[in-house]
Amino acid sequence: MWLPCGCTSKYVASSFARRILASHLHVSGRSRCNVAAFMPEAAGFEGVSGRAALRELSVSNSESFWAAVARHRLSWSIPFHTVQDCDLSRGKIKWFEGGKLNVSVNCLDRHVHTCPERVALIWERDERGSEMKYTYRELLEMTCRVGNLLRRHGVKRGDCVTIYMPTCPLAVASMLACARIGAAHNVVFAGFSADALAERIRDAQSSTVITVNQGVRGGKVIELKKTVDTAVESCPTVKQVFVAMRTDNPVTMTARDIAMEEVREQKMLKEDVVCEPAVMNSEDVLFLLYTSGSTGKPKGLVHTQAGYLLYAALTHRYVFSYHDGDVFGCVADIGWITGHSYVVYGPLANGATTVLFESTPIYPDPGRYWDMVERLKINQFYGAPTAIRLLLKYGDQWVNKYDRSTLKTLGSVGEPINTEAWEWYHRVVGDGRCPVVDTWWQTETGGICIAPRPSDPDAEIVPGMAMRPFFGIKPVLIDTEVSGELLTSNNTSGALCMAQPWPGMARTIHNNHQRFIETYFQPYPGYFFTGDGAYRSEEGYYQITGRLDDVINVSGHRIGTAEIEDVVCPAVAESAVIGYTHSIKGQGVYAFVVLKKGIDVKEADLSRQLNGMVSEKIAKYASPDFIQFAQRLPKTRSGKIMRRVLRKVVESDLEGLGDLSTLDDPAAVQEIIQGHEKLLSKNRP
Ligand code: 6R9
Repeated sequence: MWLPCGCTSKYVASSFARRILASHLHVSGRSRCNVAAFMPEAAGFEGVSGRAALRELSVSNSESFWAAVARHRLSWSIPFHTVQDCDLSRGKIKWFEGGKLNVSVNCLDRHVHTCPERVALIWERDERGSEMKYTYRELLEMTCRVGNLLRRHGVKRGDCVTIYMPTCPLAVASMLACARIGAAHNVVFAGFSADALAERIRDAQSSTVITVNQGVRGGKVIELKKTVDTAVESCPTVKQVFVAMRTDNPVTMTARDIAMEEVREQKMLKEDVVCEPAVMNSEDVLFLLYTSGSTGKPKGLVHTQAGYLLYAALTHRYVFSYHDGDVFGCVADIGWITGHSYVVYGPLANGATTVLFESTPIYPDPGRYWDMVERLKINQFYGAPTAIRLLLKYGDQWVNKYDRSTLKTLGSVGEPINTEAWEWYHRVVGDGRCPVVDTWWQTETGGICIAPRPSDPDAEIVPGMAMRPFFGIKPVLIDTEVSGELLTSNNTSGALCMAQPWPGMARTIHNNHQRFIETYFQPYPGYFFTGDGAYRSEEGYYQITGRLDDVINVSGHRIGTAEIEDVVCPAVAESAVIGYTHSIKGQGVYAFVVLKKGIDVKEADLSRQLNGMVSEKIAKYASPDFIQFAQRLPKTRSGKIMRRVLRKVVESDLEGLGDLSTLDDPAAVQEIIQGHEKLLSKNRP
């Protein structure tokens, strides 16, 4: 059962849900029993005799599937009257209209009614061995206090609150408090710079920001409040900044700052612990989350209430085979979509105990994850390939030191996982006994779309492949070259698109629906275009081959090459940024830079300056690993930089330079090749 303690929530009131449950109790056929035992919400489907058939039905009869799941899994104040109203050709996506609910009630109150003392959060603080636990009752109280505080300071339904905090209980309570009072949240990853934060605050038109005095990560103190101070200088919309205390060090408070009354345990004792939840429509905005696209401007993807929550909860339950009572350890930061869906919303909707990881994989030593698995008795561990590749290099002893017998499923997300890392994860971390699920999805998809599980318990898992579409997901491959033709055979590659809407998908780009349509729905009319390429194997399994646009993926973090190029430096005439294969980070950043005429500056000094500027304007992770200075860049006769050629040079694939006939000046390529070799020889150990 998905409900804690096996109790039915009093909020599950629709007669349809009761009918489904009733039919579940009276089924007699063995196969139907199996499906019902596997997925109680599917018990009402006549004649579905196994997981493959259930998947088939979820796609061919997706309305019935999602209606049953939504009625069973979510608690509604008013049931929905229309399952979906979507038209992919126009970028119109609406689910569960007419329905009203509150996301924080679904994540907290209904579990407090049944199991108030169950642990909701385990905060694995940066300081090893100092973890703190919060029960569902405590998390509800904290959420209500923050909700009341926000309301008292004028935050209303429909407002957008920017949250710039490390992964900690108060950050989760702040997200849920927004949901409780009907405000949208806009969590900005606490590694982003003041400029990047300011851009996101301005675009979201937030008048309220929540932050902490200082963050602590890998033993280092990070001045988050100071970053907010700098950011809000260029944000005229900001009226108030709430400041919580993560460390004991006081910070300078300005007239717009409000101290969040709290004790060290982040409990905020002053506010009332009861906060009336707003009754929200299914399609009201739950949050914005900014992510990089192929232009210089990040896009604020919009997710709404019911569909998002349902999809996060269902994927959390079935992809990881989460069961009641498990401790779920997703080590993503709450600033990314993975943190939203699999640290906060999915696990809490399912009444799980979820881990908030505040540290780094190698602090204070490379055994940190596995020490945590032993200490917190983690059952599902969900992390990124970049960390796995890093830890693999430190050797097996850091893993073997700790008891990992509680682990049942291992997950991977954010970028392709190479076979060597996959096998090490499976053989060493999971002792060869835990399924490894390579999960493909995006900020745009809201939750996992392709993953090896759910499938039959003994179904094969191929290393490094996301493999199987989730319930209700219908991936297709489309030819990128020949007139956007649908590729129907197996053993083929193409642009990965989705042929059908699903409840978790983003609804729009904040303030820019036109860009939403142009980016996702116009490239292949009638389909949602993911921006990724994929290969479909002989067996019909999917393997992601990488981005088809100018977005690169550094340590699982998306960054648009144009965003880095847009960091203007007075000395630079033009630049081109390329992603290249990096043994730990997955992709590294390589920048070609052409200086303005007459600039006389040492290249090493300018490199340092440019790196500093990218860290300052965007974030440290976006800072180039290599900067190559050039006289000019290879261009077509119409003046377009030939990135394809630069990419080949960076990957040292000179054979693969391809057709150079459209080049304006072929000598430019030779110069670039020579400059690249010089840079490499300087950087060889
Ligand atoms: C969840 C998340 C999305 C992009 C996506 C793709 C890459 C994510 C992947 C993967 C290969 C996987 N990606 N998971 N590539 N295999 N299992 O990471 O969201 O930050 O929006 O990034 O990440 O390129 O398009 P987001």
